[in-house]
Amino acid sequence: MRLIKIKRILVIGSCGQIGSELVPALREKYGSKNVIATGRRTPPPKSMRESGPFIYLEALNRDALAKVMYEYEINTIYHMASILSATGEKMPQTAWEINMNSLINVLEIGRRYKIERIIWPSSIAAFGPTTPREQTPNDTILQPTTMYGITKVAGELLAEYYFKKFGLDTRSMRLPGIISSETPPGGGTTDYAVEIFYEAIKNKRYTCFVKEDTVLPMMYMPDCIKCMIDLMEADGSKLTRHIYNVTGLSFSAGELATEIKKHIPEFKIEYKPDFRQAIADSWPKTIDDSLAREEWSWNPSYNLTTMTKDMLEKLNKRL
Ligand code: VAH
Repeated sequence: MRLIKIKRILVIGSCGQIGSELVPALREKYGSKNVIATGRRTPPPKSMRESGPFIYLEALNRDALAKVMYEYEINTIYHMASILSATGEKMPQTAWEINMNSLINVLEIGRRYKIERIIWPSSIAAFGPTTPREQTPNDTILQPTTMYGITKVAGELLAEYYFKKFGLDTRSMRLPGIISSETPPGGGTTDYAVEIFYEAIKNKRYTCFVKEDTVLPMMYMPDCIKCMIDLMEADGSKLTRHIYNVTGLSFSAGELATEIKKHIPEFKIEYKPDFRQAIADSWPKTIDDSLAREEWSWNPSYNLTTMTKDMLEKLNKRL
């Protein structure tokens, strides 16, 4: 009889944009007591605190991380904590320290405790202005021009090293901009595609910090959660790599505004590009995620029409 090993999952960065929706999804699937949510200092939502274990954890403190691993018998880690692109350009040294030192702690503790799997998100920010911008392939030039992107490339190389040298099963997907209704994102360049929904509902107008024709790869949160869990569950013998391009949909700021106007006809938008325009211009417009589709059946469900409808419905209820 094949022993089904219980997954004991640690989520680092549970109060962030993705973490706050990943934890409930994991608890639903694997049982609340098997998903230990952690945050550095943001108090968790009541639902997270009451539905399962939550502890304050500083991922830069390797001993504290080791203690949690031991006490909760963790065998899988989702490392979601990161300083994003726009904030990273305001404090590049801090972005390096937090993004890299937390990741090396997770990899090192994972190696020592021989844990089963580590999943952490890389980003399309790993690409730069010398990368082909249409249908960007999995294997291509990685010369990012943001500190955030540099930490993602360095993280990819580090995680690959831990896999090759120590056999640690690290898995990562290069996430595009994530659009979600539950927790506002913090400090990203793609945040315009979330803020626009809040402003359209509250004020019927939005001043967009990227140009109308700025096209970026994006993904709706339900597809992001599916992506995070599908790659974690994928059969390792079928994976030819440990870092995958993924995407949901690509659109321009103008196309998103037009879609919103179908629901809120009086919505007005103006474009005032700021420093984040240069970051957006250094990233691809569309991504080739065929390897993820072939090797672990990646298959997003949402398009611009269905995502916009769902976002507005959820936000109208909440706001
Ligand atoms: C950011 N939301 O804007 C993140 C993401 C691809 C963008 O990594 O920094």
